[in-house]
Amino acid sequence: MSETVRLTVAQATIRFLGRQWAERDGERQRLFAGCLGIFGHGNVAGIGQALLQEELAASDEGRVADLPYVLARNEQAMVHTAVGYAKHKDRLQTWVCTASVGPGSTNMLTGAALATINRLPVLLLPSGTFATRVSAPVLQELEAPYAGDVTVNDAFRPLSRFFDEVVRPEQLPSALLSAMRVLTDPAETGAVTLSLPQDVQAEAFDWPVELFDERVWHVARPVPEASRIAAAAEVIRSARRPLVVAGGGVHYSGAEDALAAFAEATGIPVAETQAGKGSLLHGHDRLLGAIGSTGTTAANTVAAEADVVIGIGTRWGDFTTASRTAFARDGVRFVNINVAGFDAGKQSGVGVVADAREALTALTQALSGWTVAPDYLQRQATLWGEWDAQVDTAYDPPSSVTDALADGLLTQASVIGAVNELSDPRDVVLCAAGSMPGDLHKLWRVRDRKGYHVEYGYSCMGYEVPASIGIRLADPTRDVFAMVGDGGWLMMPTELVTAVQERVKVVVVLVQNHGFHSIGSLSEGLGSQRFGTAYRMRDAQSHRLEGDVLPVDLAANARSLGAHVIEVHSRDELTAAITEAKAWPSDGGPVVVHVETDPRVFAPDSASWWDVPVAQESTLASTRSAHADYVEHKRGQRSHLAPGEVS
Ligand SMILES: Cc1ncc(C[n+]2csc(CCOP(=O)(O)OP(=O)(O)O)c2C)c(N)n1
Ligand SMILES: [Mg+2]
Repeated sequence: MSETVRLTVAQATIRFLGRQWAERDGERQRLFAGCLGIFGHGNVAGIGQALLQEELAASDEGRVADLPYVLARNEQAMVHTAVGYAKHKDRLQTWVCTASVGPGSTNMLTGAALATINRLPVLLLPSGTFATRVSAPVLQELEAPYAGDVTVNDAFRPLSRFFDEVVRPEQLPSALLSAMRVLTDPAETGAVTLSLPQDVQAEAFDWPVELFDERVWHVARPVPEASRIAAAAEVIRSARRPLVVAGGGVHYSGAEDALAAFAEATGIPVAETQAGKGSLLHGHDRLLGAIGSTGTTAANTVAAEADVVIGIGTRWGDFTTASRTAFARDGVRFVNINVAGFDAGKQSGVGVVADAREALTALTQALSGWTVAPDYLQRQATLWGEWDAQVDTAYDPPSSVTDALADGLLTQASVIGAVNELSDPRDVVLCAAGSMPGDLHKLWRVRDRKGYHVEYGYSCMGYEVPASIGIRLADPTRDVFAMVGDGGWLMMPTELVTAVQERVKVVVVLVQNHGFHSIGSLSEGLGSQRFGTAYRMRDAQSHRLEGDVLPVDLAANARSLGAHVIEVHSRDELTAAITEAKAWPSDGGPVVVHVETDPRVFAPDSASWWDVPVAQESTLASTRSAHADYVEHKRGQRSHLAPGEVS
């Protein structure tokens, strides 16, 4: 008989997770940096008891537990922290998240969707109600009248790349092994969910000791098939105006140097998605910057003329393609390098299913001796020069702009400029929703491959503060600047308390503009007159939200949560605040820079579009006129259905 060890399901889970490693290119790190959680009756005596046992044993030995526990404030937020960490670590390391039954677990659903959509690994352990059902319905149990085995945790199924519910201890080993496989598979990864009913967590079992052997999960770099590289090279050689679109896959593969070598050898310019920004650093000759709805005019002009578009590690989201209007040339063809077949098959492209670094190295070799024509290089340089000059002006607006600002207000672009110029090149700027991601995409000058972190797959308001903690935990040698609007702030400021507790230094730049500037502008463009997007008092006469701005003090709010708060009323004060934040001790906890901006000054225009449908029928002249515009723009939409490969 093989040797066994008697542990509860929860104890076995925690012991197992603390002994998993990920390896790529011969470098090994723990797969899980720790466990974030919030306890309730669903996990306090199961996973909670197991974590306590491990922490006490480690503490007795004078070391940190294999799976250190961090108490969070909100379950959605703790998934954001885990995702921020995983993104910064190029998906090689993440966190476990434990939540209690019912609302604790369902609070993680938004985080699960965000992780899966962004292809970022996170292990979720929602708790389930009693598997035995002897005391059903327990507090917070769903009780579905149409099925006995449905729980709220079934809502994780469509959001998870792997889902399992462990209703018997014997099922645990296979569930754990499958979970590790999916988390460490670059093509499959995303949210992985193991639902653990509260009684099963506490159930003891005799486990084979080898379940707890240290395991190393190899993170693969799939190599491209020679025939696919040849097909891609043939299409590229036929091009006169080729363009690379670099996505997040370039970063996750660590393919930045391979991309630079490819661009330098071929002369093909590089445009970047939100996740791919920083694939080439600012100042590289082949960089055209952001592409699509929030792109630069340089990238969007080249995109409109491109005959071959080479997507690398991109999921071709609508912001990247400007809702399929960016690549406007008739007969434009696509080459898709992607580790996931699902993404490689998009836009009817020539699919190269492979790791980005491996594929780029092979493609550079296959194109050896071939370059674009000199006039194309010149055109890139001219277009980029024009755009970069616009960024200079946006960073440091002329008096014709600043004189028109209300007293003490700054432009959002100048706030971006100040943070860019006063932060270290290795610092990380972070954002997720509002008008700021688009402005950062256009304007931020990336000086380090890990310097730009914008979550724009799910664009989730409230990601910023918790994710900044994840990034700082992932790399305490960099300062993190979380750029957050007043709307995003109000969604989820509470994780600042976690930063205080763990002495995590993050710098939050809180941009107050009294409402949803982004959606307000969108609404106006669609003929909906900014309805319901300003934070204003309801007017007693009109019964509409058009009274004074709200008497709400977000700086005081941040102070009350334990942050060091600096309030800024001028460009000089902003400079002083960022300098002070830089000098803040590395274990000093969170700093919040509160700055008020004038939303009427926009960042330079992208000359692009985004498809948001407008009412086809309306009593409002504004809506009718917006609909006429909409119909016009729709004409520019392409199907991209023509096969990319010539047979
Ligand atoms: C959780 C969530 N709810 C709603 C939205 C839709 N949305 C996108 S931006 C935005 C407003 C953001 O306001 P704020 O953070 O103040 O930024 P601003 O637009 O003023 O720059 C809203 C409501 C979202 N992205 N995420
Ligand atoms: Mg706002």
